[in-house]
Amino acid sequence: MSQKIPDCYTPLNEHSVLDFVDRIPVVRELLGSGRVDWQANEVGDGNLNQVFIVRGPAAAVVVKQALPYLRIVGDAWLLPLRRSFFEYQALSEEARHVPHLVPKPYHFDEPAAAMVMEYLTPHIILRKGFIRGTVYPKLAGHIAEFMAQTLFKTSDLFLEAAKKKKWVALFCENIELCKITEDLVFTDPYRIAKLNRWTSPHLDDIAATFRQDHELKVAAQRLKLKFLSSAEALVHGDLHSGSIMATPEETKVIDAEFAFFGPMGFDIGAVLGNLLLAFLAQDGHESAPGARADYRVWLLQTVQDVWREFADRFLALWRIQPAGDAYHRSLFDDESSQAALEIERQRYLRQLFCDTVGFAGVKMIRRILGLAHVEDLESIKDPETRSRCERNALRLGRELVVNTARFENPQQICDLAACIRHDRQ
Ligand code: SR1
Ligand code: MG
Repeated sequence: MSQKIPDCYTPLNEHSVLDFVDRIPVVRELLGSGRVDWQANEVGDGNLNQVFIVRGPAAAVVVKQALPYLRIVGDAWLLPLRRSFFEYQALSEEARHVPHLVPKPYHFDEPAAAMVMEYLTPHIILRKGFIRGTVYPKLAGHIAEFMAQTLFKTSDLFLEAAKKKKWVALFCENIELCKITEDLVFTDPYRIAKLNRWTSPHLDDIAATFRQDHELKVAAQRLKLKFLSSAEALVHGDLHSGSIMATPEETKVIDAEFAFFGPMGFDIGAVLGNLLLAFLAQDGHESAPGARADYRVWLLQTVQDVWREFADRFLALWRIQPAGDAYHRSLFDDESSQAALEIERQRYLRQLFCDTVGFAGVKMIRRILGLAHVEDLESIKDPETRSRCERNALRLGRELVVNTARFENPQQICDLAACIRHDRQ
């Protein structure tokens, strides 16, 4: 992948980032006092960007800058800086619909590929909370609301076709970030690929079996086709538990650089798949056998609550605000046509659940056999325990991908997850 890095682009550092924010009046005002009283620290630990916290006497802000290469691989894997433009567009759109569920966007500087946004405290990355065993009583409702609002309000159920097409065209340019997902989620885990890794030799057998598993490969490619071709709504595109910051009271979705118009189930599947990974990883985090039993129950309950609360909210939005060109409201203005439309809404939700199940499965598998793994599993020191958890996740992931249509509700997924975990004991 090649790109021309603009002359005006320089990676910021802990000094130059202070000059950067000093040039933005709204941010200068937020921080308070002047440059001499500000301090910056680079805190980024993600795969693609650098992140600074800039603290002033009155407030703190976050500056997130795209790097021209993939941080976890190095400068051999170049990435377009323009992804920060898509991230800012997506964040701004999310902020229009669910301002309480995202950090406030303050400013975007396109040549610097950098944005300034609200500093979230005392929120932590949700995945780290899962590892600690923290319960988030409001998480399911918040994330369901985030997905229902952002997905419904950027879909043809809510938007006029002309407006939606313009949005689709804009986000179509986020080609390289989509390509990362196409390769790392849908393709590489099922073939020999240079950057793949797994807990070896423990998982060598199952990794090889997956590469020969025609049923699984066909099903994964069916999902990939949907990812490539179904411009249903503006999806976040990377909605795992590392892209959510939380306290028990608040939930904020971050990191929308993978946003594009894609299948809604990709976001919902990411949330459910990562909850299931957290569930199956708990064996590696409990201080004594059974110590995390209640936490496991909460994680599985959250899987079910997320889907139920999402479905309720999404349907309510569709009933109350059917403003889009799809299922045009002019066709459903009497009681009997309304009844027919309601049946169609239920069918739509069943199909969306089916997509969600499949996407949850591929999202689980890629975190174990592909390039980018997750801390839930990586932080389990003992390779025997880790690989047992991973094998369970691979088994569950495969079932979700291959047998999507067999799952009618999230309870069935949770029952299977619990069975698979018990099998190992
Ligand atoms: C090459 S970037 C690896 C992963 O990090 C991001 O969070 C996405 O999930 C991407 O697939
Ligand atoms: Mg991210």
